[in-house]
This record gives sequence, C-alpha cells and structure tokens, in this order.
Amino acid sequence: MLDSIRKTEQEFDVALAAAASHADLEALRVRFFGRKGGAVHALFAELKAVPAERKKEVGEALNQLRDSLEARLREKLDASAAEENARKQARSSIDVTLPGRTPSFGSLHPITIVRREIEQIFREMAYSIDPGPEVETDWYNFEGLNFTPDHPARDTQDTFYLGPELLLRTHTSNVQIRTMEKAAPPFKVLSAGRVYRRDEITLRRSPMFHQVEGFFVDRGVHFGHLRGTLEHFMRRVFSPDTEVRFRPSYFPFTEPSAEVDISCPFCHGKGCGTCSKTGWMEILGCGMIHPQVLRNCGIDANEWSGFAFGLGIDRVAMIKFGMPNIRTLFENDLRVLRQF
Ligand code: 2U9
Repeated sequence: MLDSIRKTEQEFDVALAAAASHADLEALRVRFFGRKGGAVHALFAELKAVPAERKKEVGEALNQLRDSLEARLREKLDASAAEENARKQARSSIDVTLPGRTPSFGSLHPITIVRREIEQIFREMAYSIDPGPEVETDWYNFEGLNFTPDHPARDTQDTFYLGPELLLRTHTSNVQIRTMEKAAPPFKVLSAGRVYRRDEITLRRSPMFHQVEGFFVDRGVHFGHLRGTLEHFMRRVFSPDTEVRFRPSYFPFTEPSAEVDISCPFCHGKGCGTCSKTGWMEILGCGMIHPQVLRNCGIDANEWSGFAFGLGIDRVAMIKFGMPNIRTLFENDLRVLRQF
C-alpha cells in the first residue's frame, strides 16, 4: 500500500509538471481527486482492506499524500489564475505611452474669415451690420438705386429673374434702400452677403460671389470722409503701408463715382505678374450717394448727404491668401479648407 502511495505521488508530480494550462490542471484534479475513479479516492477505498495493526501508519501516509497533493495543486491553480488575469489585463489595459489621437476641428471658410474681419473694422467705426435678403424685388435691387427700367447699366448686371418682379440680388445695395426707407438718417450701415449675376465662370468671376457694401448718410458728409474711411479700411485689411488711389468712374447710384486701386500687396507698387506690371490693383467702387437715390427713399437731399462703397469679398480673400482662381474658394476641397 505504501508503494502505491509513493507511486501515486510520483505520477502526480509528473502530471503536475506537464500541466501547461488551466484545463490541464482541472483534468489533473479529476484524475487524482475525482469522486469516481480519482486515484487518491481509490487509495482511501483500499484502506478498508489494510490489516488493523497497519491502518494507523497507512492512514497517516494517505492523509499526508492527500494534503500534500491538494496543496501543490492549489498553488499551481492559483498561479495559473493569476497568469490568466495578467494576460486579460494586458489585453484590455490602456497603453499610456501611445501618442494621443488629435481630434479634428472644423475651421472657418476663407470668405467667412475675410467677411468677419471687414465687419469688425467697420463695427469699430460704429457701423451696424445688416445682411439683408438675397431674393429681392426689382425696386430694391434696381429702381430705388436709380436704375430706371430702360437704364443701360442694367445690362452690366445680368440678372437671374425668379419672376417678372422677383430676382436674385445683383449687389447688396438693396439693404441700404430698405434701411433708408424704414428709418430716418443719420445711417452707418454695412451689408455683406451673397450676390448673383449671370456671368460665365472665369479665373476671377463666378455667377455667385460675395460683396460688402457700406454707406454713411449724415449732414455734411463729403468726399473727404469717403477717402479717409476707405484709406483706413484698406490699410487695416491689407498692410499699414498700402497706398490708395481714386479714379473717376460711373455708377447710376453715386455721383461723383470713383474706382479705387491699392498699391499691389505683392510687389508694393514696383510692378509684378500679379498686378500686370502696373504696381496697382483695382479693389472697390465708391461715390457720393446720388441725390435721386436719397429722394427715392424719402430723404431730403438738401439736408443730408452720404457716401457708399462696394467690393467683392472673394477678391479680397484671393489677394490676401494668394489664390489665382476664384473656383478654389467654392470647390470645398478639404485640402484647401484645412489650411485655414
Ligand atoms: C446705395 C447707394 C449707393 C454702393 C457702391 C460700388 C460703388 C461698386 C462693386 C465693386 C466690386 C460691386 O463687388 S463688385 O462687383 N461696387 O463699385 N458699390 S458704390 O453704392 C451704393 C449702395 C447703396 C443706397
């Protein structure tokens, strides 16, 4: 019997050393401690047949065997459970040494950046901002601004009509007419938004573009105020050393009218490819509001006078950001937009 006990212990040692997984250890437990056919159990069953004088000695040896095997099995089971735990933890834990994922933020469209910058410059000069409607009647877009029905200047602003009287505004001047009609002077208003003209798409033109217009009506407003305002505006939008020059022009809603050039921001007036070697770039139109336009809105042109100006935001954005093609602004190419 004592031989069987020793043999069982040796078999257990071999099996325990070979057990590589939790499943192996479980099989080993059943093989030695299982109620049915377990080796240790079977030895205890044999104890009944041992002669009485040897029962104590064999019984003690059996108890020792059981305790020792149980302890060794428990130790290995615990170690295997700890290992499994560590493996699970390693699989699910966060590696704090990995570089973080950068969240992707949106950014403002270059036209929005320029529009807000222009609005801020005029807010600082006490102008109020009013975007106005894009769908407009003939009166607010044309007639109120001195474009009579057969006025040739209507041809220069080829229009998208939505009905006989309804159209997509060709400029933001509709806002000024609406303002003057509603309230009494003085006024200082800036309007910025989308305008539409039936133009072919070229490098510089698009059928939809963005315009800013400003106007100032008060007693005694004269061309000097216009000049000072625009020089300040241009030097804020471009650089403080920007030169500004006025050339006589014609618009039906202003008299006198002028076109304004700035010294080329790329070559500072020396002449380069971008300014066609002239050193100047045309940037906006302006003038003193035509007395007939004031009268159209019920304003006494003998008491009040005003100036107005208009420019394309897209053109300013193209110059500021060095874009040769207006389409770059409207294609929503993320490789472009992510740069802003
Ligand atoms: C009222 C009276 C007068 C706004 C003006 C211009 C001259 C002008 C163009 C520049 C480039 C439009 O974007 S563009 O094509 N604008 O030249 N705009 S004066 O004059 C007004 C506005 C409102 C009641």
